[in-house]
Amino acid sequence: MSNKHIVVDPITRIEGHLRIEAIIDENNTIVDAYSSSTMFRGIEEILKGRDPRDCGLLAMRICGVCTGTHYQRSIEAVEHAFGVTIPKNARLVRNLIQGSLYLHDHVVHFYHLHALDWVDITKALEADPQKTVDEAKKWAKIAGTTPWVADSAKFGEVQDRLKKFVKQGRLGIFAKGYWGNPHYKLTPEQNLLAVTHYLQALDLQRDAAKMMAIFGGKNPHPQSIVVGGVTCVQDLKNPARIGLFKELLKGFRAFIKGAYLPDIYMAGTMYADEALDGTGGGLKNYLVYGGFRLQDNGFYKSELLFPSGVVVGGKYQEFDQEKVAEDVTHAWYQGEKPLHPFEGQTIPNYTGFGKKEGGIAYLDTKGKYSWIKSPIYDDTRVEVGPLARMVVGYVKGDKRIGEYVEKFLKNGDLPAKVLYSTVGRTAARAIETELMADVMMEWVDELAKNTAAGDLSTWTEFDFDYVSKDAKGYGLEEAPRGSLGHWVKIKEGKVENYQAVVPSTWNAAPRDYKNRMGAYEASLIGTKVAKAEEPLEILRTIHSFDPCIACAVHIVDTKGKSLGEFKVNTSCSI
Ligand code: NFE
Ligand code: MG
Repeated sequence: MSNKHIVVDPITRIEGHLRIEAIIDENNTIVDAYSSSTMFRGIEEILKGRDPRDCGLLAMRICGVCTGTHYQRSIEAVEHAFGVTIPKNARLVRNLIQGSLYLHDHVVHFYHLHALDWVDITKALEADPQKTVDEAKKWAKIAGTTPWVADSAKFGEVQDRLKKFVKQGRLGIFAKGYWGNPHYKLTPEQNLLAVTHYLQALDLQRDAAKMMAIFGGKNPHPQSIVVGGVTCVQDLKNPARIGLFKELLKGFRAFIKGAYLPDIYMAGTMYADEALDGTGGGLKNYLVYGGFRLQDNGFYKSELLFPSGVVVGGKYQEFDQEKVAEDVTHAWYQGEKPLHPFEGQTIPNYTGFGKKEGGIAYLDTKGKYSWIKSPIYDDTRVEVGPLARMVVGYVKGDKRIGEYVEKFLKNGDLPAKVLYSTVGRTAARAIETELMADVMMEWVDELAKNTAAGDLSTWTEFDFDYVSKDAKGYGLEEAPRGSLGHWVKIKEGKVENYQAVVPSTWNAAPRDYKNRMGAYEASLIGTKVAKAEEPLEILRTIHSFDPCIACAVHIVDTKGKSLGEFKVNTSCSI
């Protein structure tokens, strides 16, 4: 039997347009893989020539999923360029807005985008609701908590809803799942427990959106952040608004502890084989720009919740933004060599697809094959995201991250090596969600205390006489999916160059000038698939990164001229 060439396009349950091509050998093992963004869009180019104070409002439109994060980074890049330090209230509000995004994104990702890679929803129909209570108690106990739901009537009710749904034959978004695939490993009761939490998380996620809106003014796309600080003055003057934020946070945190973490222990245990053999581990080089300032001592001097750093080959090194570069050898852009973002270029050069066989056009993998550029750090390919944050924090000796990671491994009686896998990437996201919810309780109390003590300052006045000034700056943070940076160069008061190098650019990128794989590509190599025509394992690993392709590609042609035409094959075929 010869190798099979699989195309999964589009990858669903993500943001944007992502295509994965994989070569599977006669043992059903993935031996080669390519990641491609098939959509051309973006923002960097339209920022050129603008007033730097307007960048945030435009840059935020890069994405509505990691909503507000591009807005904040863009504003911070301009603040950095002009040396503006924001007041304490502004720092705390920005942390709380971004923290709400983490809680929202991570819970929605786990339940609504990723869970069905682990949970066979059809098997929940066979579950015994009473035994499901035992199951809920068991995993909550391991997580050191009490279960979010432990009521057989509730489980029975969910099962009835599911039965009605199936009987009507309107499976909707569940119609095309690979139900019954041998690589689904949960018991019927475990499936019912997860489906119950899935439905409850649908309701609950609204609370995280409300939290962002309390200080952000709205969600998605908050609008209370400006160069110099924040504008939510009335909300800070009103203790009831801060109190409401805390109430919503408390409720959301209870779900994280009573449902999300126990479900991660359950899935991690049932899929332990895959975690132990390192399925989906990929590059195993990790980068963190660093994020969430804990002090008010100015730019890039503060202690951070997620410390910056790089772990390559298991060894820690300091992060230096000078070593970030983007290469376009295999991306549909013009360019000769990797460029630092201050010098970065975005010149489209669409060269189309490669060979066509049996009616399917395949990517030209020897040439250019994606709209995503290839970021490189110090001539190394790296992964970013929750796993990178936990690994870098742990290896660097960060006390808080060390405690959360160790507690997680100890409670589950798991060796650290489980983290270097698809399961581990998913677990790392849950670990940091709990950490974030706990730390946000501290921040909201700090905010209440500070305002009650009479500090209502929200904005630092500064001399914006930049018309005569040339400057450059960067806004570096940790977005939910990983390291996010905006670099801005200002000349005579206008934006001269603007580049964003963001989480999904790092992870979803194609090969680079040395033909080295990006993080998605590397993570698929060596994975065994149960059935080549049901690429469940590909979805599982790709989803573990929580792809956002809108973020990864951010170009538009402002003159409206045609940049090339191509058709996207929307069938998943061999
Ligand atoms: Ni569009 Fe995003 C996050 C950013 S992914 S979701 O998190 O930046 O690149
Ligand atoms: Mg970019």
